[in-house]
Amino acid sequence: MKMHITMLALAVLLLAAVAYGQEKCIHSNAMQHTADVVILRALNDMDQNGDGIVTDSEILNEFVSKFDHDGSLSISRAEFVKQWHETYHDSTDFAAFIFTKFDTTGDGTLGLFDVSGLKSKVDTNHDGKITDVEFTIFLTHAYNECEVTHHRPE
Ligand SMILES: [Ca+2]
Ligand SMILES: [Ca+2]
Ligand SMILES: [Ca+2]
Repeated sequence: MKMHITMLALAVLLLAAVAYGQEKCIHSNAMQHTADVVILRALNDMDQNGDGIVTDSEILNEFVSKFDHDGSLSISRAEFVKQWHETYHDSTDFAAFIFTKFDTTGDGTLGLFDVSGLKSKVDTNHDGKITDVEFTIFLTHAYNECEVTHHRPE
């Protein structure tokens, strides 16, 4: 009996390590928006002409028009985090996690050079196009990597 409990505890610990071991992050949203709501809004913002395809220029346009406040054509982590938080109300910690998903060159800024890397990550059927579905799956995976916390309004 005692043996069983020990093994169960060990299994739980192992599962927790697999689930949260690598890039631990916590998703919380100031407006209590669920991931689905935020992802749909982000997708609508990204697919600007609403044709179901997210093109390179739509990605770049979204980055530059929404996030690049100082007009340098590159977006710093701080610019991105602040704007993502203001637009979608996700916590700043979570916005920073999303930034690392978009910053495919890993240089701490978002810009033209991140688009091709981002595209190859999101275009899962490798047909050269990012569909709304592919983009939704990409973001859903990112949100699913994070633990969800619900801050209840006081
Ligand atoms: Ca489009
Ligand atoms: Ca980059
Ligand atoms: Ca595709």
